[in-house]
Amino acid sequence: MSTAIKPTKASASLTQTTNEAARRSLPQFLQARSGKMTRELLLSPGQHGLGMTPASLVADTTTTAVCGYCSTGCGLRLHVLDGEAVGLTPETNYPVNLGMACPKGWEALRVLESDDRARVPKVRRADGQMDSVSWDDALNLFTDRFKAIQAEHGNDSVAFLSTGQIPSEEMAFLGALAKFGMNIKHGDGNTRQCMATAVAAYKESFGFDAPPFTYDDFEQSDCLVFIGANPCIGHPILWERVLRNKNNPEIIVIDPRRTETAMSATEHLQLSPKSDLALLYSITHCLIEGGFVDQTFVEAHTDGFEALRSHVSRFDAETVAASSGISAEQIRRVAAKIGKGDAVSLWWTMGVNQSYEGTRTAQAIINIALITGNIGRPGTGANSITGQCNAMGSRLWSNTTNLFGHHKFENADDRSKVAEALQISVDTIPTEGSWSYDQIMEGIRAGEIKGLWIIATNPAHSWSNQEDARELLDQLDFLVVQDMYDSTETAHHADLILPAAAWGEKEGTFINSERRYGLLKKVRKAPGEALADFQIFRAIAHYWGVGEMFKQWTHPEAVFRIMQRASAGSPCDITGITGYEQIDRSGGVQWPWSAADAENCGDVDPPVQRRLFSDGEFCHPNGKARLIVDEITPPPEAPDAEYPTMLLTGRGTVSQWHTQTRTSKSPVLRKLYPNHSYIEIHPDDATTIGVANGDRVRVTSRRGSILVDAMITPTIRTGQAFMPMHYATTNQLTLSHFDPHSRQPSYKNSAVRIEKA
Ligand SMILES: Nc1nc2c(c(=O)[nH]1)N[C@H]1C(S)=C(S)[C@@H](COP(=O)(O)OP(=O)(O)OC[C@H]3O[C@@H](n4cnc5c(=O)[nH]c(N)nc54)[C@H](O)[C@@H]3O)O[C@H]1N2
Ligand SMILES: Nc1nc2c(c(=O)[nH]1)N[C@H]1C(S)=C(S)[C@@H](COP(=O)(O)OP(=O)(O)OC[C@H]3O[C@@H](n4cnc5c(=O)[nH]c(N)nc54)[C@H](O)[C@@H]3O)O[C@H]1N2
Ligand code: SF4
Ligand SMILES: [Mo]
Repeated sequence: MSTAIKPTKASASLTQTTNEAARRSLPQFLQARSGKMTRELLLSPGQHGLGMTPASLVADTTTTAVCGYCSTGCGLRLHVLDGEAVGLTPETNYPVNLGMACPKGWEALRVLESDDRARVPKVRRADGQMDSVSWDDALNLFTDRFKAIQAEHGNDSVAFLSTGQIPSEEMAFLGALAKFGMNIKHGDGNTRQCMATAVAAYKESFGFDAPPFTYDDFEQSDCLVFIGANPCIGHPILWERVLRNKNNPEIIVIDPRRTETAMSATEHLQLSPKSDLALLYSITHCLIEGGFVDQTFVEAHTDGFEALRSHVSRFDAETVAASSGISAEQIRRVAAKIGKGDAVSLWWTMGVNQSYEGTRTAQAIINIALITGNIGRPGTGANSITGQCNAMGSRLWSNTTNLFGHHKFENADDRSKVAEALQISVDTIPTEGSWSYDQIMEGIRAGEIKGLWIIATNPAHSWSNQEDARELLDQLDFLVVQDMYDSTETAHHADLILPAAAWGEKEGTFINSERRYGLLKKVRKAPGEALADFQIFRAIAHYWGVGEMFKQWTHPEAVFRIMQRASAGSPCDITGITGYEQIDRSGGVQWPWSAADAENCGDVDPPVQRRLFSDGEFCHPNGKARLIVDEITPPPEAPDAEYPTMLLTGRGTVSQWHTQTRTSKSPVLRKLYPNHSYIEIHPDDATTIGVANGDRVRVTSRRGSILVDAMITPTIRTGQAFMPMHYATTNQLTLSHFDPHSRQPSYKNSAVRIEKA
């Protein structure tokens, strides 16, 4: 919370209304546990925060909050007039962005105002039209339908799909409510599409899902390697941090496309798609042959070096040159640059994670950092950059595939610890983890999943093999979509739409890529009767009849306290954080920050930049990191005579966010990206097909066929094509195929045919 407390008259009155409404309704709400919450109680004016918004947040004339789009987690300063944020500027004092923001951040308030904001709950009639209904009716329907499905088909026939885009406290509430309160076993998130590979890789290699870096490392490295990452577009402010690096660093980019990032590189390895694993093994082999191994570090802190050495010896530069399209000379040169660097950092994102052998590829990156001793020091690390504003929160707190705070459902001690932290009976905690996203989709096909609750994700656009995905959504007996807009592709399939408040209209914490908890604040009223997801979960708990279980979950900071208890003694321990006020005052707090850390520090605020593993102690029982290698596997759908082109997909511009529910609502952002879907093709391929720039082309895969504009560019190789994921047509083409360890979709390799339309 900001320190300047001079409420304007108008903002003070809004604050009063909020608190008054909260005072009036909260005790009644808690007392009325056995009965139903009334419409009046839920929806009394100004009461959207349900007592969740501290006075200083709405009373201040400016206040700060972290951005709600990407995982960079920039600090934004919000300018408040009459109790409502009316403008924003990037925050200069925030350690992440240092006064910078990308266009999405600048336009964050504008997209809250759109006409298609979900304002009231809506129910689908028999004729397919949607009727507006009261919250009371909506919540009764939610409860009755899901309970009926569970009664008829078993508890596991209802599942949920959530997100990396709501605060940690809301994720925690959803996870606890669904799994402990509603007896739902299967729930996963869109983080499966995004970060599952990094999670699987880190867990096996380090013993914990622990991205080790801090953003300062971008400025401290003398050699940065980006693998399958295009930060110029996906993480522009982090790229700005690279540009501030004073060491005149080597920048090595491994990407099949000559991206904006690759154009700024000192070395671009424009490899054949999906040949990363062989290439990384070859670089590892060259490092070993070149005498660049940090033997002392390897012996003291890793397991598996001999097996690694013998495995990679099969990947000599000449052999790999033939398969990867990179010359042996360049492979050796890049290995030498990595080997000679004093502070080498390796960064990866979706070019690695979204691959059928992504986990092993990520581990090959981790191996390189480990054997060269590039970990735990400034400017080093094997660093997965996260995607969404709170993907890191989802990894820790969504209670989907891991039990709360990265514990294990299968482990009795973990279950007891979490039960104690939450003050619930241990018997309510499932003894096994969830199906993954794709298994939930297959569960629908098999008739095992009959009811689905989707929160803050848009699978009818973003999931692979889209036509099939949409048919699966229609097979459900009951589909609930909880979103800030009621116009999303997924909402079109919903039986019930629950209107949610958005970023800026509620509070909680996001965790950014460098493990930093940042604070999100309520600076606007949600439109119509939309409620914060937190409040929706609270109301559902009440209607479901498990309000008693959540009686302590009154507001986000109360849930943060519960999360702190659950984190005690783990690598992500946050018991030393004094509260939201400290997170706000000190520029965010990176995990871990245990009570012991705070005490050792003399109770001053935590240091602003902290990295993991500076003592060489990893999270496996013996304290060592594991060097993991595997066989190379063939691509699931290699181009052939019928479908000769390899389609890559990814981010298109800085101004587009995913399925565009938000960014398409800003007139400014709309001017900054192409309004029609397009496909990037090489000039030679364009000549072969007979198309000019801007011509319509038909793109066909084994899943579907679409019409898009041709964008002719030499940045893509012949035989390959690229489409941004932001247009709904793209995923009509993509293949459903998954990394076997992480079950993350392999979105970046589908064979297609391109013809003149
Ligand atoms: N503007 C904007 N920023 C975003 C987002 C957004 O939608 N819009 N989304 C956010 C999210 S959730 C995420 S996950 C991140 C994603 O951020 P990035 O991972 O940087 O984005 P992508 O474009 O999906 O993929 C990165 C690169 O992988 C390359 N690639 C494809 N196949 C291969 C391969 O086989 N090997 C290698 N080495 N590279 C390959 C692609 O050519 C692409 O340039 O961005 C975040 N930031
Ligand atoms: N072909 C292809 N497909 C891809 C990818 C790719 O590279 N290629 N990338 C994948 C990746 S990495 C990701 S992360 C996914 C993203 O895929 P999605 O998660 O489907 O994309 P978003 O558009 O971010 O969807 C978020 C939804 O949440 C809503 N929302 C926003 N804030 C709130 C809130 O506070 N509360 C509620 N209840 N709703 C809210 C938005 O309106 C939107 O409908 O796409 C994946 N799909
Ligand atoms: S870089 Fe990411 S966090 Fe920063 S302003 Fe842009 S979208 Fe927001
Ligand atoms: Mo993502």
